[in-house]
Amino acid sequence: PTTPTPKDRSHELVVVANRLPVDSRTLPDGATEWVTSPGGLVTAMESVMRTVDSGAWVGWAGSPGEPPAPFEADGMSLYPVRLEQEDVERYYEGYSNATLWPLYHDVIVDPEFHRGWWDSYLATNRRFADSAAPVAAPGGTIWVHDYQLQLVPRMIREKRSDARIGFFNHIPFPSVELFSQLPKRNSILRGLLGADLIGFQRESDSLNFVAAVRKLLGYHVDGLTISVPGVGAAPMREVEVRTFPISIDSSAVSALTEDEEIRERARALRHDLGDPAKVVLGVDRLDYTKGIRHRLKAWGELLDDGLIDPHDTVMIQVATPSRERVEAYRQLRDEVELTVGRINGEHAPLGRPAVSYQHHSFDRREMTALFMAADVVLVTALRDGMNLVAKEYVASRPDLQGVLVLSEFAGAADELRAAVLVNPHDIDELKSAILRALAMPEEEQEEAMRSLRHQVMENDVQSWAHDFLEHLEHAGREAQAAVPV
Ligand code: ADQ
Repeated sequence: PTTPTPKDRSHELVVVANRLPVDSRTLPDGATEWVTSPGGLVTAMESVMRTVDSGAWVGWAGSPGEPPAPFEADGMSLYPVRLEQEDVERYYEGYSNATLWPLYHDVIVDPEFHRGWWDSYLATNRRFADSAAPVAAPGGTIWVHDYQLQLVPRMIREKRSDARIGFFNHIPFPSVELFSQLPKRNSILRGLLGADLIGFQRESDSLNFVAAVRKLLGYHVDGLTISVPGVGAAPMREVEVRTFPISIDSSAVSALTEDEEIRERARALRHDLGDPAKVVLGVDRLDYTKGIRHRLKAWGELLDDGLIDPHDTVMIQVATPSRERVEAYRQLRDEVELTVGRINGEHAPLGRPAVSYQHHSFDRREMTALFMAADVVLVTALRDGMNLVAKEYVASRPDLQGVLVLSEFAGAADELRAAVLVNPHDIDELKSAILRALAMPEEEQEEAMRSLRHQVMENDVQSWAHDFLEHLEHAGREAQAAVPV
C-alpha cells in the first residue's frame, strides 16, 4: 500500500539514482500498483535505510511524461523525477547509453557524440538535483549513483552546501587518454567533484579518475585526495576518492540453496537438458561489454575441433533483454542469435540443444537453481565495473563444487583471485580455460571455491553500503590553508 506524502527537508539519507527501485503494474481495474524491483542497490539501501529515521529515493519511475506524485514504499519516501520522451531518447538512450557507456567501457563500440544529447543530459541532471536538494534534512546525506548523474553532485552543492554528498560510479572510469575524447569532459569532472566522496569499483578506476582531474583540470592531488577550489568566495575543499567494490546480499543468496524446491529445480533443469555430464552457464544482460560473442566463438570452435562432445556437455546462455532501442544492442542481439542458431544447426544432437539460449529474465529462485545446476560459469566481460553474476555463482555454491571462469577485465577479478582468470580477447586462451574448468578435479574445485566463498561471504553489499556511508561521514573537509593549486 502506498500513500502520497512529500516531505521537505526531512530526510537524513537521500539516494539519487536514474531509476526508482520500483516498477509499476497495471491492475485489472486499471489502477497502478508499485512493486519493488529486487535489484542489488535496493537490497543494499534497505539495510542502510533501516539505520536512519527517514530515508528517501529520488529517481525516474520508468515511463515518460507526467510522473506519479511522491509516495511511500518499504519505509522509504520515493520522489519520482519527470522525464519526457525526448529526455529518454537524448539523456538516457543517447548521452548515457550511446556516449558514456561505450566510452567508459574502453570503446568496445564507437561512442556517439551529439550536442543535443549533452543539452538534454545537462537539463535532466538539473531536474534530478532540483528534486533531491529540497528533501534532505539540514546536514543530511545525499548519495548519488552512477554515470547517468555525474553533474548532480555539483548541482546539489550549489544549493545545499550543508549536505554531505557522496557519488558512486557503478561502471569503470576510463584512462585519461580515452576520457579526453569526451566533449564537455571538464564539466563532467567538475560535476563529480561537487561530491565530498567519490567511490569507484576498482583501484584502477580511482587512479584513472584522479589522473584525469590532475591532467585536465590541473588541481592539486595528494594520493587519492583532491583539493578543489571553491566557487566564488567559498573556501578550497578536499574531495576524497576511494575504492569500494560492490557486492551482493551473499547470505540471502546462499540461504536459497537450502530451499528444497530450488534444489529440486536444479536437478530438473539438468534432467530437461538430457542429464549431460557437464553444464556450462553464462548469465548476462545482452550487452556488448559482456563478451557473449567471444564466449560463443570459443564454444563453437571447441565443438568444431571435437574437443567438446555436445552429447554430454551443454551450454546455457541466459541473455536478459537490454536497451533494445539503442542500435548497437539490436545488432548484438542479431549476431548472438545468428551464432547460437549456427552452432545448434551444426552440432546439436536431435531433440537437444548444444547451446540453450534464453532471451528473458528469471526470478532469483530460478537463477539460483541455474547456478546450482552449473558445473562451470563463464564470465567473459570485455570490460565490466564489477560483475555480480560472478559473486552470485560463488554464493550459490556452499557445496564447494563448480568452477568460475572470470575475465581479468571484470572488476570482480581484483577480489576473486581463485577463479580461472582469463583474457577473453584471446580466443585460444579462452578455449583452454574452458577445457581446464571442465576437467578440474573435485578437490581442486573445492579448494578454489572455498577461497572464493571466503571473499564473497565476508564482503557483502550491506557492508559495502555501510563502508561507503561511514567514509562519507568523515570526508569533505575544508582544505588546509596554503595548498598549492
Ligand atoms: P550490470 O551491467 O547490469 O550492472 P551485473 O553486475 O552482472 O551487471 O548485474 C546484473 C544483475 O542482473 C545480476 O544480479 C544478475 O543476476 C541479474 N541478471 C542478469 N540476467 C538476468 C536474467 N535473465 N534474469 C534475472 N536476473 C538477471 C552494473 C555494472 C556492473 C556492476 C553492477 C553493480 O555494469 O559491472 O557490477 O552495475 O554495481
